[in-house]
Amino acid sequence: MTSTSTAPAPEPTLYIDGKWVHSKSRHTRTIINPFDNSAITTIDEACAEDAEAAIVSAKKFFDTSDWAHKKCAERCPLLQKVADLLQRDKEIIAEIETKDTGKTLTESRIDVDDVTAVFRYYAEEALKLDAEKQIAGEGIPETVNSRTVHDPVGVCVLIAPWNYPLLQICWKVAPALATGNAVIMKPSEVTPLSTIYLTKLLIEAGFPTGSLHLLTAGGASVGPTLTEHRDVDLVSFTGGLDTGRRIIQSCAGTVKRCTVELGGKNPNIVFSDCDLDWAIDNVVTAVFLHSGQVCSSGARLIVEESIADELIAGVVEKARHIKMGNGLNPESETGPLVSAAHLAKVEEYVKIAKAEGAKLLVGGSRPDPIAHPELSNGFFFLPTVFDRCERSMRIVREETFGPILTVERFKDGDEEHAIFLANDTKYGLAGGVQSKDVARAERVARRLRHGSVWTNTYGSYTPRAEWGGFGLSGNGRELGSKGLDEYIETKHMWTENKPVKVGWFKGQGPLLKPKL
Ligand code: TXE
Repeated sequence: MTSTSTAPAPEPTLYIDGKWVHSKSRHTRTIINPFDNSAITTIDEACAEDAEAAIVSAKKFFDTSDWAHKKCAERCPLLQKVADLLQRDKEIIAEIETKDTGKTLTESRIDVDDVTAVFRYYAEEALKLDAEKQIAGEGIPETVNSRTVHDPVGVCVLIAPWNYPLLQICWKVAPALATGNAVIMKPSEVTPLSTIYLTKLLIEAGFPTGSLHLLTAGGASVGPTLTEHRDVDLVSFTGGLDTGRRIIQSCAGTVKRCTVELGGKNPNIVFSDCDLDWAIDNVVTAVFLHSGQVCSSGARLIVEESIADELIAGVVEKARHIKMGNGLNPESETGPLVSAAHLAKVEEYVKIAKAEGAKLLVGGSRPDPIAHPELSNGFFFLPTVFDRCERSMRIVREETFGPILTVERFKDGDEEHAIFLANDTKYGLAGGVQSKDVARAERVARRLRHGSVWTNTYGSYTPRAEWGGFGLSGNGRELGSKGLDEYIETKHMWTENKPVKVGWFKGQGPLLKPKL
């Protein structure tokens, strides 16, 4: 959670035109540790004038330097260097991320390893773009050299959310820089600290002045300037649906490229042939990791009737024993929600679910402050399970982004109904299919209208494969080779090696006099 003030920031946190600077507005923001509501530090709150300065710097650099015209092979060693630096400072970064987000140190370390892999992957994948693609065949004279080449898009604004701050910004910045763009990073105002640190590493790695900018600010402070500006060529956004819609509208005026990842309401189908213990572990991990603040979390359990009661009882029991605590404590299995505002949102969804008739089986509140005084200052919320959920309920249809599992059942053997329920969402980011019957699992997985589908597991990803959603989960893809394509323009070059006169206009028509 954060709040704005005019207390000075100890160090400038805006990086514009190769310099660390304070905000022109002199406004600042206090960054809060969600574990105990204590202040971690104070950072600059950028304003529209700062955003304008970052755009001017990025545009000037993009237009006048040779950065955009270099081969990827010349830029990619810088990405490898960033990967090395991330590993060198892994423990420092993990601690920053844990204090800022509340997630466990184990998760933060995994995030650092994951983004290291992202930088290494794009350092190699981008090299493929250096090769020109020759276009030959019917309709192309032999005297012509026809080929496609790749250019960077230009000035790219990268807007990240608070649940995976380091990871989400790296998914964007690694392909954007590999392909020669000039970037302006805007982390979430709730969790900007790891992105400030990352910026220092990118500078240390040697990315040139002007290729890199950082604005720490709330969306309202700089959002419209960044997304409406005619000199911004691309906006890549990850965050909530409502904000995503606003950003797409802002980009429309200048027809800029805009990719959005907007979360999900993800089904996890469990068939009755699963080993019970295994299925309990699968369901609990899919939904309660990082207190449910995961865009792909398996928040909707869709379970075959004959296993349902036993499975749910096991899930409830396991949920009761999840060890919540300070992410810095190695014994903690999960941390708090990210902010007081988010806690209030999750509490509101519990009220809504109860009013809609869902049956609360466990959780549904903050931990008891008498039994757990160590959690009472933080934004903790108990792992929660609702049974008797109907597809029409808001708790089933809307993303709570909290530790809340809803349960829907389907009749034994009614595979079609399971698929229907799983696809009955406006979102389409991710889903799971759990069954020992491999042929059935594959059949069902193929039918799911979701961007990532896991069979007999949940949640894994690799930088080598695309990530993104169907439906209202967004457009475009991050990661994989398509994640690189988001940041390039494809240019067709047609070169005639033996020029001949075209002779279309023969000069034999009547004299066309201009009307004066
Ligand atoms: O995100 P916002 P919020 C979902 C989740 C959550 C809900 C709202 O359900 O409860 O979104 O979260 C910046 N122009 N996800 O309100 O507002 C903002 O500063 C430009 C899903 O915290 O979408 C931040 O950097 N930028 C999700 C980023 O947008 C603007 C992850 C995300 O903030 C802006 C997080 C504007 N007008 C939440 N307004 C996922 N897809 O993984 C805000 N921002």
